[in-house]
Amino acid sequence: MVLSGADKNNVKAAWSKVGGNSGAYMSEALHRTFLSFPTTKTYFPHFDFFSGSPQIRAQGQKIADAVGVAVAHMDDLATALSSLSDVHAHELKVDPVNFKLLCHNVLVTLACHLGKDFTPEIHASMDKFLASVSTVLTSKYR
Ligand code: HNI
Repeated sequence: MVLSGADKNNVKAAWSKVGGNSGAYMSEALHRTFLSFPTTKTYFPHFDFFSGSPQIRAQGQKIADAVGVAVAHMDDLATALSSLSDVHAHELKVDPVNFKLLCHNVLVTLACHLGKDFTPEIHASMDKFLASVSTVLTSKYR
């Protein structure tokens, strides 16, 4: 997946519109993922399930911070996310299929909050960007 210059600009624009809400939005996306695809919750047996639970909020903030790093390093995601990739493949052993489920809910959440700013172009570029992040985070699975 190659991000064009326009994609990178769209991703930066969208993420800057998210601004200080990134932790809250990623928490919401994670909670939506648990609700929509309950098997994803099996990776988080120690998390309380309700929206806004302390564990979901903390994890949402971690995801948001990692996405922020990715937005800042779109020219070299593989290096920027290398250690996080190790964690997901070797320690957490997350089945790659789950990334599509979380990314889908990130898009749904952004669409809900950004409203008309979530243009078709932003949608397409964010989809490509999240797929690229997921490719890196699942690259060491096997
Ligand atoms: Ni993920 C931990 C980022 C997708 C299951 N995850 C993290 C951490 C970050 C992170 C950051 C904290 C690592 C650390 O402390 O060293 N995860 C991301 C990002 C994505 C992602 C950016 C995708 C865009 N993770 C997923 C998916 C699953 C997943 C799809 C499984 C459904 N992640 C986990 C689990 C942990 C985790 C489980 C450990 C949580 C804990 O606190 O025990």
